[in-house]
Amino acid sequence: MKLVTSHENTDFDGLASCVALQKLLPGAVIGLSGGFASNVHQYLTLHRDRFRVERCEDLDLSEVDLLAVTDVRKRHRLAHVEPVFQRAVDNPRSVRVIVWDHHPASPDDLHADEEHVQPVGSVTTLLVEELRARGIEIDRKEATLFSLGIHEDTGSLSYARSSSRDATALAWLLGHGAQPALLQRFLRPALNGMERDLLVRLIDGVKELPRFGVSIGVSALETEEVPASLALVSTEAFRILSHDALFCIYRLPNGKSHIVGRAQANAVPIGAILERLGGGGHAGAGSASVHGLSLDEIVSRLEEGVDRCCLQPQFVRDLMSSPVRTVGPGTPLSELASSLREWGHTGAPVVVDGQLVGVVSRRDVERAQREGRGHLAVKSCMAHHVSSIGPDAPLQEALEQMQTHNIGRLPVLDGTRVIGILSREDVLGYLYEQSPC
Ligand SMILES: [Mn+2]
Repeated sequence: MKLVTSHENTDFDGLASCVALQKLLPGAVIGLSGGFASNVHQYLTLHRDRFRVERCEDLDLSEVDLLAVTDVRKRHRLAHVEPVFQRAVDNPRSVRVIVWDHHPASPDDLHADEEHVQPVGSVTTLLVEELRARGIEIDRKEATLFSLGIHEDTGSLSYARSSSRDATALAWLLGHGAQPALLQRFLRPALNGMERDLLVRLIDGVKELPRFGVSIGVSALETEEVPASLALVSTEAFRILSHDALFCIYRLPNGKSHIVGRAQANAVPIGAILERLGGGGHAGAGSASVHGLSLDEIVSRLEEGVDRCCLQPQFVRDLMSSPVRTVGPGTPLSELASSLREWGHTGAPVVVDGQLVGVVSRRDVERAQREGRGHLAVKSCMAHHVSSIGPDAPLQEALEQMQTHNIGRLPVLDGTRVIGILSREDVLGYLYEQSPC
């Protein structure tokens, strides 16, 4: 028997890639643990006859001579096919193991005879590329399911790990009848009462982990029970709260806790942090389950993980331009205009005896010249109430100030002395450098 499987608590990427893999291995059976993410469960209640999925406990695993695993290669997430791995170790000739995956390598990875692992946003993308390359036909239900897998794992191409290959696969699927109108229905099903209640408690209880240049939220709660949809509830909380990363901790009366992490910023590698708690995942999303720790203990373990795994935060000092070119309030505008041109700057702080008294921008100067005030001095068109920032403030704070006050450059003050300036360009350069190509 040829068996196709994926991880426990199967999500859309897992299910979609199983269906795609089955098309590559005609006659193969899809056998899973039986635990599904809640949105996949809802999807399957409608599609069960179209996409046949067996529970491994109902199959005779001793008959498996080819095991194809997708969207996972950590052995502990594949307990439902453990007897097959055992047999593969005892008698390697009795079963061939194939792996398709897009997760980073880990020490728990199973040994495979054939591996297809690439760091794309969704493993379904790899399988869609293979179907396409082999000229295998797909229908609109398959195209829609494959789209669901790619959309879910890439946050509709918005997560940091999304790649152009994911986008190309999505475009190809649209061309093969994928139904965009069905995506939202299955990706974000309406929350039920318990899920809404948890969401509200997560939002109310969120605290910010201090000390970091990125904003990391932690929301920890005790709950009588958890729905199968913890991942969805956590993603929804992440969407609503405006943190760069969010950890949701749900602790049950029996002492077990589930932790779900989400991140937008590359600076907070969720998978690596949760691996330290026995879980795992990607840079942008992951989960872990722990036993016997209090909420406070879990939060401090997360803090340790954040300390060790996060990229160093960026501070204003690291990005500001220094020394800064300043002008005096008495400088004629015509002289300022030619200085700005010469320096290639779009503005300058206005300083008297080293003290900041204002900021003037090229735009202000140009307007003054247009309106016939070009013969006046800088003080006639400078902004007096000037936001400034300290050199040791995190970049995030500078970004917030620029956005709140809609300003293009922030003088950096050491006490009252101007020691540098941070411009939109500096911040943009940093943001774009941070993103992988
Ligand atoms: Mn995946």
